Amino acid sequence: MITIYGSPQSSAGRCYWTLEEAGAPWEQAPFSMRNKDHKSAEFLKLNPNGKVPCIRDGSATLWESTAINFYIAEKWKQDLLGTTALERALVQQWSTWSQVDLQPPLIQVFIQLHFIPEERRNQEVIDTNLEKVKPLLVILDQELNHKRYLAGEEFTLADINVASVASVYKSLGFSLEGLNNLQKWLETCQSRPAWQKVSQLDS
Ligand SMILES: N[C@@H](CCC(=O)N[C@@H](CS)C(=O)NCC(=O)O)C(=O)O
Repeated sequence: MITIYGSPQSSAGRCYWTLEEAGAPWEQAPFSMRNKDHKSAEFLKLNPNGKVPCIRDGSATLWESTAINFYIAEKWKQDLLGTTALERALVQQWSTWSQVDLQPPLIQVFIQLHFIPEERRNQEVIDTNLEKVKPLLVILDQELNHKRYLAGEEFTLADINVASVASVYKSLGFSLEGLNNLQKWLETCQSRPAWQKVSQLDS
């Protein structure tokens, strides 16, 4: 049984999604970031970074959402890792890209629009980071022009790790107009029962 720390609406969301895709048994730890549980001495023993997600599996503890996803897939549904050497490398490639390239500028926009009161918002930060995100979305769109999923013909962790970030752009109300391949792929990912279930979970 996996115990997961963090709300499905946070970076932990992609781990809930993978747990559901993999059919792994899981429970959500009682945990409130509003109450600063992520900075408690007890939690810092599990993840010294003071961030979610974090999981426990028996005596093992793991943090960093994409590493957690690799662990879940390895243990419960290896097909999510890709089935050939190239697919497995593509899963790594897109997962790394989602965290290193796509997520940082998008999070800056998310923070401005979600956490900063309108009167203190920095439009320059929003605009600068949106300009960084847009060409990355074009890269995704072009990639999906010639394949159904990011690692090939089958759904893998590459799709989970990238879609969980790309969906933030859409959820902020920005349009994917003109990026038809990306739009179709995101809709396909979001229509999966596992995504649907996680999107209905309480925080
Ligand atoms: N690279 C980490 C990022 C985790 C992360 O930044 N989590 C946020 C919530 S979405 C957090 O816990 N923030 C609390 C803090 O930074 O103090 C991962 O993907 O697991």
